[in-house]
Amino acid sequence: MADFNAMQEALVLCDKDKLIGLVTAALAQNTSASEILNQGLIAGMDIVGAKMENGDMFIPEVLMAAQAMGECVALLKPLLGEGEAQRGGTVIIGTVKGDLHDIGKNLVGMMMESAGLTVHNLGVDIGPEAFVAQIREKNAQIVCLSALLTTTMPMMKLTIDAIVEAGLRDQVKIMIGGAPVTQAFADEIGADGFAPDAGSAARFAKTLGR
Ligand code: B1M
Repeated sequence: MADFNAMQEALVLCDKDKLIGLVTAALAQNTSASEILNQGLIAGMDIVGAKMENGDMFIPEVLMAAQAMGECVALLKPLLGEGEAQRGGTVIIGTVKGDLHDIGKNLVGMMMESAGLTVHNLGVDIGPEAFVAQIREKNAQIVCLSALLTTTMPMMKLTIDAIVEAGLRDQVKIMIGGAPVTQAFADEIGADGFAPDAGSAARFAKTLGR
């Protein structure tokens, strides 16, 4: 039986080696990658977030926890796919300007790749003009914007405005997501869709890419 509590605790303690050991042992016991991700890693990161908010954990520790989680996500990556062979559209994905959070965005990109889409991950702190340039360069059909901060959500609207101004709005579907983002916000800023998590984001992108 996988020890999800121990995984959460190791993440909170930033004990990368212990966390990797627990994840590896859980995989060896045939625990599914998505259970490990949701009940171990994401649940642990929620505790980190609460501690950060209360001042019980500080940025350097949160970064260490994020790095430990990133290594475990890389271990899970080959097992998280939905196994669909059919190729979908071309996606560009990035975290909007001013925002450095990338774990969730990377997960969304990975799930989309595994679902058969061609994904170009632009990284973090990506400004509207860079998104516009990358739509042209990659000939993207789907643009995915991620934001984790309430203060960077308005940058999603500015990015969509820039895509409209560049005359590219009709060529692309735009999806947004990230912890503070909602369907109502997506409707308000004229996005084509919102997804609350990486799995549903990949499923939704497949429908947009057709
Ligand atoms: Co930051 N941070 N952080 N942080 N951080 C949050 C987001 C926060 C909620 C913590 C808190 O106070 N409780 C808070 C935001 C408050 C708010 O705005 N409402 C916060 C803050 C305030 C800050 C700073 C301002 C702190 C400071 O400097 N004083 C600062 C900002 C820096 C910046 O970006 N300019 C900051 C910095 C950092 C670190 C750099 C230390 C680090 C990021 C490291 C990294 O990403 N490489 C960090 C971390 C790790 C967090 C928490 C703890 C964890 C985020 C995470 O990775 N979650 C976070 C608290 C929390 O979320 N519980 C917090 C796990 C990840 C799998 O989930 O990213 O939500 P998530 O992604 C999900 C969904 O949202 C969705 O799918 C993913 C997978 O299911 N999703 C999409 C994401 N993008 C999507 C796109 C889609 C669809 C779905 O379509 C396109």
